[in-house]
Amino acid sequence: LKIVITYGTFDLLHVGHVRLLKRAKSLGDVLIVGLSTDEFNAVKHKSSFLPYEQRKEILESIRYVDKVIPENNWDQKRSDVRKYKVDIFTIGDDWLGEFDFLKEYCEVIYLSRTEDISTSLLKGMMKG
Ligand code: C2G
Repeated sequence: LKIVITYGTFDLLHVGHVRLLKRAKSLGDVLIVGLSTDEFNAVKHKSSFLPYEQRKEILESIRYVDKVIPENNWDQKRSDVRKYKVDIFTIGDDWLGEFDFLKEYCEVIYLSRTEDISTSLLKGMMKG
């Protein structure tokens, strides 16, 4: 079984996230998502509308997602890859090159982002 992992905040799930998850799953047989905790969001200078538990529940309802684990810090990826016997790490190409250090542990694939949609754009639209 080919194991794929990706990480993110996944707040206010939109088609950008869903298309990423769909493509990530298609790279293998099992998709694990490292979901940024509320505390780690603060480290990423990012706040989310929805708390971790709700973002986790929503992700777990997505057909492409097999397991959700907490993402607590920048440094857990190496140990996650070993712990879950990950074959492929994947993430959107807004992170192009940032995680190449994982190449000694697994395949690293950057997927194209979906243009013209983002949580901040949705927030702006809701403000009207
Ligand atoms: N994404 C996308 N298209 C968009 C928006 C997001 O493909 N329009 C992808 C991102 O590239 C990422 C995933 O959806 O792969 C989750 O996006 P975010 O929640 O914004 O993730 P981010 O805050 O970049 O967290 O350790 C890695 C970080 O936790 C990544």
